[in-house]
Amino acid sequence: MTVRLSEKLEFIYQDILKRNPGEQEFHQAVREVLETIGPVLVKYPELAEQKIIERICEPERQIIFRVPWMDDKGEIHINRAFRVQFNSALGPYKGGMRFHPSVYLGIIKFLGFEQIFKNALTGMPIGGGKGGSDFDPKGRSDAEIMRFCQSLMTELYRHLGEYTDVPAGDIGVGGREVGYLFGQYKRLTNRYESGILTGKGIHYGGSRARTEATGYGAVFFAEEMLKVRQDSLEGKIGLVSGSGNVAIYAIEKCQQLGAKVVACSDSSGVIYDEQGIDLALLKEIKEVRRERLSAYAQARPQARFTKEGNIWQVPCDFALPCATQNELNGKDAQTLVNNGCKLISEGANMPCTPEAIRIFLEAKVAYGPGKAANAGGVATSALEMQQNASRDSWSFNHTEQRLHEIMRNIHKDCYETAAEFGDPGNYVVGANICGFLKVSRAMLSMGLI
Ligand code: NDP
Ligand code: 2IT
Repeated sequence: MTVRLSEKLEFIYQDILKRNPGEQEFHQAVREVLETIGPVLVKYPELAEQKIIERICEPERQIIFRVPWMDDKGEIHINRAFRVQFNSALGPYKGGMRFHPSVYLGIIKFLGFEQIFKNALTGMPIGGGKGGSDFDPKGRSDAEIMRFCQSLMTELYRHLGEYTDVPAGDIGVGGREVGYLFGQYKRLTNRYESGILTGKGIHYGGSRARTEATGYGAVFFAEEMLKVRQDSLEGKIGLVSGSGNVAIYAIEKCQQLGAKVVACSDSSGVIYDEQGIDLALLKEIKEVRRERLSAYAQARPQARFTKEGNIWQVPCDFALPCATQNELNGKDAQTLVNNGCKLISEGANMPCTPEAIRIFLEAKVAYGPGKAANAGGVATSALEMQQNASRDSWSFNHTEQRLHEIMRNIHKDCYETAAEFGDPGNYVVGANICGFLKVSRAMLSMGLI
């Protein structure tokens, strides 16, 4: 069941479907925003007159290019890479690069579209963009990853710049890949421009707490949602899907705040550990050895690994989806609600299907949508840009405090905007309207751009 759009918004949506055929994830992300901004157009008719929605839904620039590279056996491979420079009303394009075999233009456009509003919500001067490739890093050696990154940057470098476009990591792109990308940019341009990439190592211009930021931020957002309900994470049982960068540091912050995370996952299956996830072991397996999650159960016999299991069937008080888009559907949402789950904070981008979101909102579950809840990563990227611009390097505590303050502000803005537009407690409405207004106002001020 979908929410009906006003005639004007339905017309815009139909046009977007026609102009962007086959891009299902992009359609989904656009529709979710259109379903919530009707009241804004009533209050500010100039936004419709100036065709702000139509403009926001069309990327400013889209780059698609070939990435040829050679594997360790001497065989040649051809991948396709993308950079979608979506909106620069608030600052240079900013957003991660994703390496995953499922990547195509529709996924990069959905991510880039979400990024516009997310970045606006951070209050930092960053526009929205996203990139990636259908390259599959699984099972590849360091040397293969390096050659792929060097080949990709050999085209991408001409489109980047501290004041133009600043990529970072996402699925399949972490510190190792950012290092190879940065090294190749420096070599091609003969310039040490720290501000062209974020997520760099702290020994060459990266920010402390950037690695932790997305996961920590999603938990800070959860904490704020619970505070409104006079509750906290202390003593609660949680699920965190995924076991990559976002998931690992979401688990870490949950543990620091006194919650017990009993399950996590990867694309091969689910780990259930009744005594709570052993984080040191998980980091060793995923960050150092780069192995599959089944290795966790081999090292810790009391834990159970279920091949291709469904993590959402584990009873819990709260759940943090931190893997990928559409990983939690309506049936999963109903199971979570029936099992007493009271809070969802999205570490991943668009992990819940529209049906799942509807079920959470109807059941009055505290539901924090990704563009608000996972904004801590890109916000800390903006803090990295700030440190680079001033040739400074902040302490971990200072950076984490800034992150915490930004997440509190995002929560407050979303909460207050939802109430102002007549839907108190609905963070989907709050995040979409608040982000949309910030971008729209900047665009209106700049004339027809
Ligand atoms: P990682 O590559 O570090 O980890 C991704 C995790 O999700 C892995 O456990 C992976 O399992 C699992 N996963 C990925 N794709 C699928 C799939 N199609 N099906 C099942 N499982 C899958 O990525 P991140 O932790 O950085 O990103 C996770 C999510 O968070 C993404 O949605 C990303 O867009 C979002 N995000 C990331 C930010 C960041 O700063 N990194 C910032 C904001 C949002 P496997 O290894 O088996 O593939
Ligand atoms: O989805 C996201 O916000 C990210 N992958 C982080 C982007 C960034 O520029 O730090």
